[in-house]
Amino acid sequence: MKVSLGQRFMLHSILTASIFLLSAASDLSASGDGKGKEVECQFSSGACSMIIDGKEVTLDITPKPVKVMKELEFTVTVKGAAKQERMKLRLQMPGMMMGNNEVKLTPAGDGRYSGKGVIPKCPSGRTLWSATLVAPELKLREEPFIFNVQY
Ligand SMILES: [Cu+2]
Repeated sequence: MKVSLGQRFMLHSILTASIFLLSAASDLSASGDGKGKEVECQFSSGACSMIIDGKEVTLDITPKPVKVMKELEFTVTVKGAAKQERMKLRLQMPGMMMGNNEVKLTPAGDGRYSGKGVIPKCPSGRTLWSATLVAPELKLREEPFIFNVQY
C-alpha cells in the first residue's frame, strides 16, 4: 500500500494527539498523590536538580541554549552514591515515539558523569523533551527531567 506524505503526516498527528491525551490523563492521576510531579528545567539559566529516591540528581546540558541537531554534552551528578559504570540518559519526547536515543554516561570523578548526544528535530515542530537517568545498579526510580529545545 502506498501512503502519501500528507497521509503519513496526518497519521503521525493523530497518533501524537491520542498519545498526548493518554499521557495527560496519566499526569492527572499522578498529581493526586504528589509524586511523579515533572520538573521543567531551564537549562539556559543553569543546571536542573531533583531528589530521586532520596538522592540528589543534577543534570546540565551544554552548550547553551540547547539546540536540535547539534552535539550536546550531558553532565549528570549523583550525590551520595558509589561510582556507577552503567548509567545512561534516555532522551524522549513526552507522549511521542521518537526512536531509541540514549547517551552513555562515563564517570568523570566526584559523582559526575558525562556523555555526548544529539537531539533530533521533531517533524511536528514541538520542542518539549525529557531526559531520564537510567541507573540499573542504583535502582533509582526513572524520573524525567523535562525541558525545551530550540530550533
Ligand atoms: Cu517528536
